[in-house]
Amino acid sequence: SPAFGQADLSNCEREQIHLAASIQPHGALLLLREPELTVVQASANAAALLGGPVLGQPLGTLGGDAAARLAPLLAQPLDAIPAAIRCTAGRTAEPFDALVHRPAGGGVVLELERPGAAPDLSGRVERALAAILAAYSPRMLCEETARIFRDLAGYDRVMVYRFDEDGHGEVVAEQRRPDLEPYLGNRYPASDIPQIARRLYVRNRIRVLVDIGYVPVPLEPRLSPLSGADLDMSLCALRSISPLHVQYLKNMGVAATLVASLMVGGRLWGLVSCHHYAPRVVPFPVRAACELLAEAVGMRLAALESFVQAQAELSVRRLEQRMIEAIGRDGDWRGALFDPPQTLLHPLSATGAALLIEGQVLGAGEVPGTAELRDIAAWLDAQPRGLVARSALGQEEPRFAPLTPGIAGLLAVPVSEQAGEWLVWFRPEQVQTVIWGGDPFKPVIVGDDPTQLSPRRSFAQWHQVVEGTAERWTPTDLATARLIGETVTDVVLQFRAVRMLIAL
Ligand code: BLA
Repeated sequence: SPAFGQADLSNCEREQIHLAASIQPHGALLLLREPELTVVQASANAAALLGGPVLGQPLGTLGGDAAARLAPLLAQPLDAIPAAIRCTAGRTAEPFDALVHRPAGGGVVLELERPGAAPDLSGRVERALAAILAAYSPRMLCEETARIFRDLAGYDRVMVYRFDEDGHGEVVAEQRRPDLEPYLGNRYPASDIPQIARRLYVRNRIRVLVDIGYVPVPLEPRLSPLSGADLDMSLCALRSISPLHVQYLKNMGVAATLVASLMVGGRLWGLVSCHHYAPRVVPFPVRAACELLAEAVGMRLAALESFVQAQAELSVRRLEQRMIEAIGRDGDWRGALFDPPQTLLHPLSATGAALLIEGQVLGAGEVPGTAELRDIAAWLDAQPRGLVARSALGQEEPRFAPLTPGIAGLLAVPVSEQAGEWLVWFRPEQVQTVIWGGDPFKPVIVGDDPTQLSPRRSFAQWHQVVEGTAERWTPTDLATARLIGETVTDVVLQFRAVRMLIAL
């Protein structure tokens, strides 16, 4: 795997970004050996910050109360969540905000930052939490989140990115300085955020880049004397940012960032990404508030998503009721499925749906023609019995490509034991659904030159990657489709039984 800073676009997926061996210069890092807390590795700026040499010295001899404040924390494991303290350190016992954790490989990492002007957070975190809890849809929650982060952290632009089933991203909410170009609706490919970085963002929930023009400060000695290897900086707040990503941000004109992870059910659901167009330091209490609020947003998202699933189940129950009522009233249940057409489309975010039964074809929204639908049903009959899902229909089943222009997603469930009887949903190609500030289809040459990295290149690449594909059906979609399929199957069975009894 390429070492930190040695990656290019061909191997950046494997860049060892947690082994940065350097920090950003707005603070200093000390690696301490227990139990005497001797400094065994330090960022090259530590001596200047603390007013004298640090290597080989016990923390307690460096001035200030850092060692005394640290001591009571060391009973904790500190290997997953760093602890925060206010302390003084150095010859002149200056005040610092400090973060403490135990990295893999041994020792205690102490990161010191000069405290910034502490903003008055009183009331704001409570108000933000209240707004998060009051949001009643995922969309509303994302918009609220962008507003909250802009208000609290004050960056020029705040975006909420959501990852899809394939790891591609979409800007689903945005708050920005009014003169900035909007990125709302912007899509970018999974490859813009390597897997290694995503795994890191699950563990380290908030990252700050203070000044894009910074000169990284190396750790001395280069390797941790405790492990004989590069210091694992996964949990370090001061960690240097990958030069590839720095180049990306430079190309966007961004000078500073703060990015928080949004976790839903243990999974990286998305990010809150804040951009500033001038260097920006965020004081520790603000970062801590952002981290807490991102946690709350993730929990609220989880609740809203399971609520959406529960709503879908409830609406299927209601649908069953309406089908049974329709039998009593009209002697037929099918109308209840299609009146209004949204009945079938909405629960699956589909743009078209069709029912094939007893030789008849009923459709709602954007669906292929009747002959094409019969072809599709014949093909479905030949598949292993059960649910069939495709998200790149024209590529996966090339003979359907000419029959279904613009359609790329298909989800089908049988509605009886008989051949040819199916309920089928459709989704369009994603590129047709994109909104983009500027001209989305302006050709961009996607080359291998890192100096070309930009959202527009990303968008062009996303465009290439998803060509011919629909948004993938989620596990929730599959569950909902199965439920509707089973419900219709039950109703069909009852209806046919009653019809047979009447015929006798
Ligand atoms: C990280 N790339 C990231 C991050 C984002 C993006 C949001 C996370 C940064 C963080 O959490 O601090 C991508 N940022 C974007 C995009 C927009 C944006 C798309 O604002 C659009 C508006 N990046 C590439 C390519 C590679 C790459 C092609 O575009 C590699 C081949 C690498 N991206 C890369 C790396 C990181 C990253 C290595 C990790 C940075 C780090 O944490 O050190």
